[in-house]
Amino acid sequence: MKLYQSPASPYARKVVICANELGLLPKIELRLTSPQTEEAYGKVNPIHRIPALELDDGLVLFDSRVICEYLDSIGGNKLFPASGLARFRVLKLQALADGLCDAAVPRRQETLRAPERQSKEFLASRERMIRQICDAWESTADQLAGVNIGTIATAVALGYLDFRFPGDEWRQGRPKLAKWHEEFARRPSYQSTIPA
Ligand SMILES: N[C@@H](CCC(=O)N[C@@H](CS)C(=O)NCC(=O)O)C(=O)O
Repeated sequence: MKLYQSPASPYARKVVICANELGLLPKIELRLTSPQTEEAYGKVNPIHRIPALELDDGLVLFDSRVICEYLDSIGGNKLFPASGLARFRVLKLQALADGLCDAAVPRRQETLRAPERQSKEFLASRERMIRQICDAWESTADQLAGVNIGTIATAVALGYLDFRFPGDEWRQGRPKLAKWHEEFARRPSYQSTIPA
């Protein structure tokens, strides 16, 4: 299998951590990809986003949620509870974490524009979303338990804030979330994927 990815992408990092936790990493070739500049990548993934996973028979899967669920299905079903409320709790956690990335990645892109072209309103609204998502995690920190798609996605999203927005200081005033992340971040799958 080939995973089109970049170490800086939180969505790709989530997939790599899942693969590692499932013992599937040795079966996956990691292909460094710049989705915005590589025109040929559109033949792999027409929506030009990473990650995408190309299976050995040529089938290409995207986005990260689909890829993670596929990997879980071939790796022993350890990261997605099969049914019931347990399943929807972790799916909701993943949605919250992806929501943070969906706010933080465009925020980062906006900060790369010339200062006079940046939208203060856009940046402020993304910062507010990120703050409120972190507050939601802090107030339901007891749900951050175990290693599953929800906790992996949460740890990765917070890691993206550490990587791109250390000035946010998300740990300030969120002691439960900070403690949980400190413990989760000790996992080799997390440590080995910290973006440089
Ligand atoms: N919902 C998608 C989001 C993927 C995504 O937005 N990836 C970013 C990189 S972090 C990307 O490929 N951006 C390229 C672009 O927007 O042109 C997923 O979970 O895979």
